[in-house]
Amino acid sequence: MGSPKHHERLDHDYTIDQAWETYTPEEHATWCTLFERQVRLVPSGACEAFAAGLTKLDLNEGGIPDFRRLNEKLMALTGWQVVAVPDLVPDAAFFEMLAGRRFPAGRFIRKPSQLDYIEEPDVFHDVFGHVPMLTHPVFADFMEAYGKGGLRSLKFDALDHLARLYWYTVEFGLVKADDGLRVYGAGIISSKAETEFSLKDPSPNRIGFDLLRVMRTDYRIDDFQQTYFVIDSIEHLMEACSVDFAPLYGELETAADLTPEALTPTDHVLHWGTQAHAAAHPSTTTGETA
Ligand code: HBI
Ligand code: FE
Repeated sequence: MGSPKHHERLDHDYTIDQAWETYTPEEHATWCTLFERQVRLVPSGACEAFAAGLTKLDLNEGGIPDFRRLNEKLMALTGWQVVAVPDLVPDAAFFEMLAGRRFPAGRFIRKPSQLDYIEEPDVFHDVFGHVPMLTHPVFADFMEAYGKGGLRSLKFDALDHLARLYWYTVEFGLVKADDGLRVYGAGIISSKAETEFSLKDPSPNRIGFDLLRVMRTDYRIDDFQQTYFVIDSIEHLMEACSVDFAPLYGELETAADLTPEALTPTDHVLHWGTQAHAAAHPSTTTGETA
């Protein structure tokens, strides 16, 4: 999956031409199927910033968005650009792109047989899941700061810790709203089942975001999360992460990792999960290296 096929010519920075004209009618139809399914979750499940971004970008023009047109809108809103990549890009290249306000999006789209689950990020996950949040000015800055922090983290051998921050925020983050919790994480909002699970199910823990705590916490890549971290607002996330990470990396060297379901005495627990789902679906793998 995600192999470049006829788009083999790699630019040195891992980006490829989206070659929008070469998507097949079947591929556009897969986008529409996924879009119609997921867009229904937005009014009750997604945070305001995501819903507003989705409206501004007009992603339902009848198929896979053409990045050239998408980028005109996105550039005008927050100065971000979406660039096509064939696959996961190496960490340093990924950080370099984010630091330059360029978001790498998979060019390929999943097959109709993989509507619910794919291992690698495809154009639907990347564009529907991530790009609406990039229209929010503070979130847009957060993503750039994450990229810059990622580049710095390479010197500290702290990549695993920093990857957990991305995982528990950008991919699987929840945010407080007036009437309860909402999703802002792309990994949740591109999954119908996990949107419902993360917001409503008694199984997972839901705890207040704490930067050091998040960077200590291992995560599951093979099932729903056992813990979701809740931010007060995007502004609060940005503020909490606008600190020097170097001393934190020092602390993390000696602090023990926490398991995905762990609760600690200092956690601000919003919901103490039963972990019934996890008990019924034992983990086959955990951690940031698949
Ligand atoms: N590459 N295309 C792509 N998309 C990602 O989300 C991505 C990546 N490379 C590395 C990576 N994510 C993560 O390991 C970083 O958060 C560390
Ligand atoms: Fe993602």
